[in-house]
Amino acid sequence: SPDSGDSTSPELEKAGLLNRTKIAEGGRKLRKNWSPAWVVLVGNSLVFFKDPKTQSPSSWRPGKSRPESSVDLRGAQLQWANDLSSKKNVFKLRTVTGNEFLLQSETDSLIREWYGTIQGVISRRVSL
Ligand code: I3P
Repeated sequence: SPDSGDSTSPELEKAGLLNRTKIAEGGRKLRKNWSPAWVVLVGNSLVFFKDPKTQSPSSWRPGKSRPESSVDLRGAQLQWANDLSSKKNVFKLRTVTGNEFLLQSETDSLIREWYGTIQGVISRRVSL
């Protein structure tokens, strides 16, 4: 891509629509509130955008659209978590600060791709 090699902006690795809920903040349990979110994996961050109608992966640019929140993947843990939901295809992401998120898709192949890509980033960062 034309942007590869531009050290001023980290490479966008993956972006798409997933269902998301935060289930813990700083180790403290939260009530589930599932909602669709655009999820963008860039550098070592997973960035969430709120409104799937007004946000899209191609609209993601620094300063152009405002993320709802961002997760630092360094030291994070990923695990399948179908026991934590009545939904299928659920995995849990836990950050070093004790924030926990469930991510879900109805599409098996899509959720497997996300799991693999995020796990790859976590492993890569840990080894640095
Ligand atoms: C929750 C809501 C969630 C559900 C959760 C319920 O009820 O139905 O979708 O999680 O189940 O408690 P409410 O809207 O009243 O808060 P899943 O869809 O992931 O099953 P849980 O309490 O068993 O986690």
